[in-house]
Amino acid sequence: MVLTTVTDELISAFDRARSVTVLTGAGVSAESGVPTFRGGGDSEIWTWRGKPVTELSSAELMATDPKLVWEWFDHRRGMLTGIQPNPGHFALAEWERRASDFTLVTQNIDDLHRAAGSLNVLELHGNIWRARCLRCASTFEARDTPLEENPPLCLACGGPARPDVVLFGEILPEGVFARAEEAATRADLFFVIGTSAVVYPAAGLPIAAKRSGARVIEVNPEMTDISFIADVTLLGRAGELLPQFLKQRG
Ligand code: BV8
Ligand code: ZN
Repeated sequence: MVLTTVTDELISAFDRARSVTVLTGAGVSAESGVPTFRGGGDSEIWTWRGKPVTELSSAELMATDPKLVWEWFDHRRGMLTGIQPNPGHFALAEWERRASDFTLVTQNIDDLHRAAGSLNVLELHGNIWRARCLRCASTFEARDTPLEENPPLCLACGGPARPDVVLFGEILPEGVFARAEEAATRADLFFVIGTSAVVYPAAGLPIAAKRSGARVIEVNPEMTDISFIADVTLLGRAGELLPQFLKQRG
């Protein structure tokens, strides 16, 4: 079913749900002015030195030119400085306060869900404001942009650090993905918001939820690779549609 507004039936399903899990992608941050990876919904697209994101954010480039990888992420950190969450982020923080069992799983590394007040956030692909030491693996906050030194040095052992994000070709943080899978299979309602659902294993979560009997609701201005399993596709922008779930029925 394709809809363009949130019906009373969907609001009551939301109010009645025992367990709600949400998966977000770049589209939920588009209305904050953050570029997406593949566009859609007239969102900007990340471009940098004419290289594709899958190459810039890759384990191969980290192995051959870690300085360039840091320059790429510092470019994005510069763009993210001063960016505020939008009504879509704030609505999800309020959803969490209303629902008894709520899990927010994000592919975004921009930290905007937390900035909007979301607490139970599973960051599948890491966080752009964190660094991880290549020697002792400890992680630390690295908010200075532009970077004072490239690479930043570990606060614990002085070793060189890398962005604490998951690059293409790297496995996701074990525990985090297992908890996301668990929340997907436990959910009554599984929302897929602002993602083109082409990057795995994240894009497998809606399928796991569907298999476990969840009702899958997609929110996106465009149909995507996951629309075929969605029970409902809400065609529109997250910042306009997500707050509608909070209004009184009727
Ligand atoms: C791994 C962090 C295993 C860094 C990211 C072939 C088949 C299946 C898989 C693969 C394959 N070949 C390779 C793979 C694996 C690969 C993958 O899936 N590649 C894809 C391209 C095919 N996956 C991996 O490499 C993963 N690791 O598989 O390890 C392994 C096994 C053995 C040994 C070693 C490893 C790691 C994947 C994670 C990579 N890191 N991010 C960074 O940010 O730079 S992925 C990054 O890209 C994002 O985090 C996100 O996941 C993805 C972008 O997707 P979206 O967020 O959905 O954004 P997109 O722009 O595509 O879509 C935006 C949507 O929003 C659109 O639909 C648009 O219409 C909509 N929209 C726009 N405006 C709005 C809106 N929606 C709502 N409101 C609006 N206003
Ligand atoms: Zn260290």
